[in-house]
Amino acid sequence: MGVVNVTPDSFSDGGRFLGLGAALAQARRLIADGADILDIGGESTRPGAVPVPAAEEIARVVPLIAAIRAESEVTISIDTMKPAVARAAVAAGASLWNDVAALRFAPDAPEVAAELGCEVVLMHMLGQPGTMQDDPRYDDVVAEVEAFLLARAFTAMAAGVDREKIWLDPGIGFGKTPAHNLALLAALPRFVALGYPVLLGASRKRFIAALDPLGAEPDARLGGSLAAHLHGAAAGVAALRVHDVRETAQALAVWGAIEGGV
Ligand code: HH2
Repeated sequence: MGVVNVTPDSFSDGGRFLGLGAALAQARRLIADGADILDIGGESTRPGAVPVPAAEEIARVVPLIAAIRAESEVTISIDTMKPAVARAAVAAGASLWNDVAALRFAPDAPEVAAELGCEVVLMHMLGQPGTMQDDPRYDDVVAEVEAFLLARAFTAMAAGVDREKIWLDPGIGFGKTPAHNLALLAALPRFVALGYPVLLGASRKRFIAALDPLGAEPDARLGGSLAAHLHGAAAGVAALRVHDVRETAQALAVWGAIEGGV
């Protein structure tokens, strides 16, 4: 899954693909580089990001989704917490709703997901984007994230979402310290064993800089991102949400050939 953020403030690529032309060029590049899914986002979820009204988010993402759909069969995912944006994105050609709020932030979100009939990613986040990194605490991060995801899956199913359409994501970096992120990464096989496809989003995230004695700005975290991606592949995750599609595809090709699998 390649990331295209049509935002001025995303943590690693904010402002780079804000115009339709630049965003479409980036989408084409990611498809050529080997992405099977494009995740289109019109609102940053990084701590302190400014909330975007639904109409503006729709104006950012819908023209891009329609333009991609007009020229490619690639699966399009909409990264949004808002049912109205998901609805407009699905009408324009998206078939997967990637909700970092796991259908929690709008009362009608589970019903809208069921009505749209699209696939849904339910991701774990502690609290709200604005404050999630203010001293996050867990007694047992893996057990608590697992219980949260299963509860959200049951809420979605109770609202009418098909079980086969549900994906789970432990939400690396969303209300977690580096130690929490590492515990969740180590526990990926346990999440995969729940029987839902698992999405892993570790690309360029801050825990990588925390482990690098030299520190590393977001676009200098490729090595750490690839390490996390190969670990995810070995654990059996269904998709990797990445900024660097070409390099990840190459790493997976080499790893897969050595493993004798993919
Ligand atoms: N991470 C980000 C955004 N959306 N969705 C899922 N399912 N899993 C993730 O780990 C995830 C996500 C954050 O990355 P990015 O889109 O690059 O930044 P921003 O939120 O600032 O737009």
